[in-house]
Amino acid sequence: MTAVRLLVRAGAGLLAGLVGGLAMTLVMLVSRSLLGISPPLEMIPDRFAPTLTIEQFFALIVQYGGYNELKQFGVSAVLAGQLAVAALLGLVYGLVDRNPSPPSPLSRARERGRRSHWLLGGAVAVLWVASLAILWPTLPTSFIGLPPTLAAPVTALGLLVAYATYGLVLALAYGELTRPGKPDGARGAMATSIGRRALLVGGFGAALTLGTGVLARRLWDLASFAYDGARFWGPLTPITPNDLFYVVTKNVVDPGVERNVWRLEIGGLVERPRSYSFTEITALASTVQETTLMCISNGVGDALMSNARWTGIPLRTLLDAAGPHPGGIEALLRGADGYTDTIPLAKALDPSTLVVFEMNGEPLPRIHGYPVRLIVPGMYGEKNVKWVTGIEIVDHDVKGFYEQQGWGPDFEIPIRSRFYEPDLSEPIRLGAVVGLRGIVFGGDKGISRAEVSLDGGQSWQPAELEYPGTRLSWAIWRYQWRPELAGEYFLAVRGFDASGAPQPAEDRGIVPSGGRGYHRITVSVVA
Ligand SMILES: Nc1nc2c(c(=O)[nH]1)N[C@H]1C(S)=C(S)[C@@H](COP(=O)(O)O)O[C@H]1N2
Ligand SMILES: [Mo]
Repeated sequence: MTAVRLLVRAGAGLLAGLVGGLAMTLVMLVSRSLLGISPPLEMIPDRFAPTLTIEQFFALIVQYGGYNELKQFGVSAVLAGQLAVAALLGLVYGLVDRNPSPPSPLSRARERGRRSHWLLGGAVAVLWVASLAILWPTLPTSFIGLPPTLAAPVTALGLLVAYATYGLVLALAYGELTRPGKPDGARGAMATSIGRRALLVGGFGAALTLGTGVLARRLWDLASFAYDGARFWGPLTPITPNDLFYVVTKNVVDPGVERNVWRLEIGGLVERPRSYSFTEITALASTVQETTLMCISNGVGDALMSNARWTGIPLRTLLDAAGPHPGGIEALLRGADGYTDTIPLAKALDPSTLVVFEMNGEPLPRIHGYPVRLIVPGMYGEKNVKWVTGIEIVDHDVKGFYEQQGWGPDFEIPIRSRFYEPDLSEPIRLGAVVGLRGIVFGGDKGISRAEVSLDGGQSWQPAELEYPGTRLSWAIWRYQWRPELAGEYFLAVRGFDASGAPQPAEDRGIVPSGGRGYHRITVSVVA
């Protein structure tokens, strides 16, 4: 008899916990969709990713078949985990509910109210505080673009509401499932079968699942899986059109910043911290600057690089107004997605480091950082923080999202060059004239010339700079090639920066400070 009762309570607790977990998940997805509040689904992977070493990070990417697949695994695992924990806590709740049957249902309910509810409330509070402690670094995330100091308490509050919903729904569902039947003399019926109530609670759970599914589907459609890791393969033009520009993001669903709630906070070790609205930023004297971006993961011959004309204001304007303390050494940059990275204060004060709001004459596209991002010429893409909401001057070295994994410490883009056109994977006919084209990029050091080798690097022919580029952008080279004999050709390309310094020749892998070396291709010429 007691065993049966125990089993009923455990079962009721488990079901009630699961329904509570579904309600909590729904609340999380609603607050994510409407208010941009980051749920543990996104915060936990973001908290965890920087703690991995680069090797572990890459091993996971390989294991799951890509960064996007790894992200999908991350959210699915947290979703499954949080529902499992919710159900298990419900089970525990059922087990500690060991009230002997008191004389009347009312006193029984009161009794339970005194103990289980306090226990549940306490558990929810403990869970909340523990979550805040663990997720601390990711709390200043706001996918609608609230500045970090506001984002953190809003995230904490969102989490509390979600957890409280869990506790409330768990208690209500459990109470419903275990409510003692009350004999209803007037109607002469005892409509109190456990089965019927389980059906009611189960139906409520199903409705919650449906709601959660609809919202999850909506977010999934917005997810970055469709474009994260998109490369620029050409056609090669000096300026990359926005829709062909390469994309890299850590996010499952990128921010959808509300320009009217967005603020850029300048703080940390400054005399006059302040925050700027979008109109205040765009009202300042702006410039247009062509700058090429390249990801640190852009291996030799890969295409995680593109060039655009960015409209914005020098970050220096904002920093000069704020007055950095003499001890400041770095600027800590934050994105609405909780992403962080740092740049040396000297780089932050360089007039070419910009806070931009237009890309090729259009408002920044969402996936490139709408409404405002950083452009940090000469440093790898990761420093060019998108959806920027916070800039903090610090007096010690802080490691950003990827740097914590062990990337760096050198984030300066070396001279890099590559072939782009034509596609030479198929053999070419002897007698054809091949118009070779490609890019050569010197970070923030400009380009003076490029050379092509047709013999694996033993001799070099000058290429023509069809587009000279700017100090901060790539140049486009071209070379008319007329192979005179059939056979295999080993082509290579190299460049020289504006000061005449040559492209580093020795090959280097992308870990930990980015790839180096000549792009080499093999071409078959057939008679
Ligand atoms: N807020 C934020 N900024 C970010 C990232 C990010 O995930 N979040 N990714 C960085 C990386 S690794 C690169 S290479 C560039 C890519 O910029 P793009 O997608 O506009 O080409 O953005 C950087 N800025
Ligand atoms: Mo990157």
